[in-house]
Amino acid sequence: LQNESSIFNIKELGDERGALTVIESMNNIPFDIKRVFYIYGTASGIRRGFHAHHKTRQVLISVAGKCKVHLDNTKRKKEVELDSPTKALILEPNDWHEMYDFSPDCVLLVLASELYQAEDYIRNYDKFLEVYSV
Ligand code: T46
Repeated sequence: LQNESSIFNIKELGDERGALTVIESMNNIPFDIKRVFYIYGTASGIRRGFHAHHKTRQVLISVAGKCKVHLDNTKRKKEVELDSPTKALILEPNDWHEMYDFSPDCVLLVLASELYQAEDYIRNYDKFLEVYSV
């Protein structure tokens, strides 16, 4: 049984100096973080992603600016907006995802459960349906 991608909030530790938000493997992130990358400087009108994964679980946080994510797990489609550094999306491998409507200042932080492996990607939508629509 696959887990369901979902939004969760990360606690903000703020004081008069400003805000601080903490990410900890296996504590508020449900896996060991093996890789971190961030997407920024995205040109206007760009849509990226267009894939699902076999194994990699990820958490997406827009630490600055905002963007939207289209999710499709073959049984339901939904759109989520990432518009706060305390709002996180757990992106399960079985969700075909597309990221779009990036604000010019958007920095999308991605935490991944696996090292980069091109073979973990399913970049063909028909193949994705074959793998996940059971
Ligand atoms: C995802 C979404 C949210 C690497 O060499 N190593 C890496 O760890 C990553 C993430 C990418 N790359 C290379 C592969 C491509 O030649 O960087 C290039 C751009 O990656 P990609 O076209 O896959 O980028 P997105 O924005 O479509 O997808 C990325 C992640 O790849 C993916 O895991 O779920 O962000």
